[in-house]
Amino acid sequence: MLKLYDGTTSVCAIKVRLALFEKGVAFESHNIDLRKGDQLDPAYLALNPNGVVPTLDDDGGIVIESSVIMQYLEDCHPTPSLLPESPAGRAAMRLWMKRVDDTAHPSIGSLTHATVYRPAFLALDEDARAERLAKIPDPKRRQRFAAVYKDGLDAPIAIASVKNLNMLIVDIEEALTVGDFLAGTSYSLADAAVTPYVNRLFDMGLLGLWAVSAPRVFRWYSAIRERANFAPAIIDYLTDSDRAAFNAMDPEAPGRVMEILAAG
Ligand SMILES: N[C@@H](CCC(=O)N[C@@H](CS)C(=O)NCC(=O)O)C(=O)O
Repeated sequence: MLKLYDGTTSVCAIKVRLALFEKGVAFESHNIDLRKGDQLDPAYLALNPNGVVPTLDDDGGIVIESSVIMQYLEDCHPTPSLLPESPAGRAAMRLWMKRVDDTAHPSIGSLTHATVYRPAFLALDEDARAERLAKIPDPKRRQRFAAVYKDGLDAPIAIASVKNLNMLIVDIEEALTVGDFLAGTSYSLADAAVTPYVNRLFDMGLLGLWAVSAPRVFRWYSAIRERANFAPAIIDYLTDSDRAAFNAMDPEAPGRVMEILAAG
């Protein structure tokens, strides 16, 4: 059986789980506790040298990178298809997946670490903070996290991230003027790839900031929440500790995000 090295709230792991549940492919989930730092254990780094989830183990064949894993699942389990029918639709789908990987992902990471995970990081003593940062294998990622832990939503990278995510919502709104899904007339890997990012804004209590300017995004997200894959891939995974982390989020964050959006 497929084994997914997984993270309960990991946006990248959620993408993959949405595809797995949509396709009805059985898998065994092996939780990597990201807040505890399990992703940096040498045994896990041997599977995924980037020290991130998800990682798919298909009978010993290791596949990393969420978008690559989604395409791999499509190749191995083509029915039901999560590819748009037309070449143009498939190109649009791949563009959404690239956009998510290139900009939405680092942006949501910076925003989440600046607001949800920052309080726990700041509660560590100086040595533990340094040790936590030193373990992050990718220097760019390490630098980003250090900046948002230090300055929260005032860090330039956090401000740029809010603006990037705003552009994402604006562009989703635009795409949905054509149809009910992001890339063509049916649910595709594009919808699965984008869902966790919009859902994260919802979980952070921020999605309402776009309620007036992006009504189509709200309709799309409501329909996405009603799909049969949403609860098993997202809601059923949330632990009490995940909920507690979101509840401990900086209460001033929505106001600060609103200021950043208003400043344009
Ligand atoms: N490009 C990678 C990114 C994976 C990634 O950043 N995963 C996050 C969770 S969504 C992670 O494992 N973070 C670990 C950490 O922050 O130390 C992918 O798409 O699989």
